[in-house]
Amino acid sequence: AAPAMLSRFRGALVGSVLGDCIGGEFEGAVDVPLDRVLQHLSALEDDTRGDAILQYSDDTAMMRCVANSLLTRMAFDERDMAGRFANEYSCAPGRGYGSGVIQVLRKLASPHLKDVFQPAQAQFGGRGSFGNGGAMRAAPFALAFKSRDDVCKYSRLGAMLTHSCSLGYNGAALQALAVHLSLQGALALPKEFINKLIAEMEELEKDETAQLDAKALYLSEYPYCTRLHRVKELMDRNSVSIEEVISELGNSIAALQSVPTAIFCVLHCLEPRDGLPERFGGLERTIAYSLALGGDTDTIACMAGAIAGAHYGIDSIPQSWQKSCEGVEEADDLASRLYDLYCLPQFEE
Ligand code: R7I
Ligand code: MG
Ligand code: MG
Repeated sequence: AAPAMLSRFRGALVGSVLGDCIGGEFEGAVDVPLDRVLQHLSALEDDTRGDAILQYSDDTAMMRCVANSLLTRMAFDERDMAGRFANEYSCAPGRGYGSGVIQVLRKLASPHLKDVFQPAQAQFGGRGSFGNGGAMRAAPFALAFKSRDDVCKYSRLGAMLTHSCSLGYNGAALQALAVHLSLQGALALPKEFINKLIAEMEELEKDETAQLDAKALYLSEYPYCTRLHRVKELMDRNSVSIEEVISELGNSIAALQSVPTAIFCVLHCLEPRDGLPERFGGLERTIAYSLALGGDTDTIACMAGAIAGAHYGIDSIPQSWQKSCEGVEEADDLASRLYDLYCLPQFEE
């Protein structure tokens, strides 16, 4: 049976945290043999491992800020969200933040700051960051807002607090939309799922700023749509190698080279795959596969984990995995509270 909506909400945020914590092991690795991934995963099931738990990174730290802000304000409030990012960074600066975004987070801490979107706009010579830091924390927008337009609008604004390049904030919208559709059960029809995402991204990439950014960065006119079409082509193939996925879609810290990749991981792992244990459910396969790509593994697994968790629900996630990762209980609690908010009639616009 399809999971209930509350189970999907919890699966989304817990899946996101698991991807971050479990994926941290291989972040930045160029070549990750599947054997090493499976070894890392089977260690999670080992009770004799002691109390050592895998720590979450900036991906989860910022996702928690997004969720807490939406819950407290019961709406998108840019000043509140920016303040939480700044405060989180100053309390725990060692969570592995991107080297550029640190400057933004420091400026956001200033009480004299008038426009909270301004520090992000000063990044990288004035174009803003195209990193995946907006996308990695985008899942809660899909849990807080019901309409697709709101999910899109607020996930972009939330990303713009640190990522003002259209590649950065459109990547966040793509990730939030993927979680949104997954919550609705849309992964039951994978082809339609990807077609819907392409249609949404066509709207976003028509925008003049998006066109100018794409040109300035020597990309195709509709960069996300182009990648999503590649995802579709890869889905149609009987066998795809890790190398092909990396060269077609990427595995880097850039949003363009990681958000479509995370979506591909989820789609590819909807069915059992060679090399992955038969006892693995879909969410376990998705996280394992994300790690095997190497590169920005914590973030790709975090984004894929959120989309997959929304599809399979909380009951698909092994207890041993949940117990091995920092911040799972908090994420579960945030998801339940976002569900209550989502069910409030006054929250509908
Ligand atoms: O995007 P961001 O928050 O980083 C997120 C990543 C995730 O993998 C996390 O797990 C964590 O490890 O970091 O941080 P930014 O500093 O905005 O962007 C990340 C990196 O992308 C930067 O440090 C740059 O190396 C690169 N980058 C750019 N390089 C050149 N020109 C981002 N935007 C640009 C750019 O416009
Ligand atoms: Mg990280
Ligand atoms: Mg990362």
